[in-house]
Amino acid sequence: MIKGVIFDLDGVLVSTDEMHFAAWKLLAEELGITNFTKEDNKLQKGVSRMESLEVVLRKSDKLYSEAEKLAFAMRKNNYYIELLQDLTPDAVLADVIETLEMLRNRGIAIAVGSASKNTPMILEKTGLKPYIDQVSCGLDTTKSKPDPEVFIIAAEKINLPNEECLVVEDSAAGIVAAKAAHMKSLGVGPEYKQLGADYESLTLLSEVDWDKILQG
Ligand code: B16
Ligand code: MG
Repeated sequence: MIKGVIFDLDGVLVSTDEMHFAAWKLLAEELGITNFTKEDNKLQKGVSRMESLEVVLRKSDKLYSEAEKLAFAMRKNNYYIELLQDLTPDAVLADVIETLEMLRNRGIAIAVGSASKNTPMILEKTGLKPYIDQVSCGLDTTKSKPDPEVFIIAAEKINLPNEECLVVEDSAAGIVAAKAAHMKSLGVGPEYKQLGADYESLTLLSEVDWDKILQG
């Protein structure tokens, strides 16, 4: 029986993935990398900021020190935060609010499990905060997806055993993390078929067969 749902943020609840891409693309160009593409960006989904930077630097033949890498990651985050200033409730993906309300009405605890250290700001600016019971994000963790830490902390925060939680994810790293935490998983987004989740859906979240999924 599923009693809690842990939602990934970027690409599941909100469309911030485009802003991540724009910020990384800008940094890449400043570093002389002109061929950073959407395909490369797919490898950054769900993984930490520093791992995402490595995806960019793989396209460069230059070697950088750890200090330089930290400065690059900070620079990208500043670009990203600048873009986040324009974030409004319009960035909330279709059907998300209806789904969160439906789950709450059914007594399901709702958590966010995101690698992003910008999660609090994103929830605030999009108006999603009142719909979420607990947040576990990059500010709480020491290891990033595919490590299950972010979801284990989310389950602890909503006071549920891992086995009673469902993870909703758009990244392969997130589905691996859910499985490692012994949680059920629902794969969504454009890559949903390739994620290896227990349940898959390309349709709107409210059209998912929640009766079946919540029965676990
Ligand atoms: P930040 P999620 C992830 O969010 C993004 O998918 C990933 O591309 C990003 O590198 C990571 O957050 C860290 O984000 O730089 O804002 O701390 O999909 O786990 O909600
Ligand atoms: Mg995501």
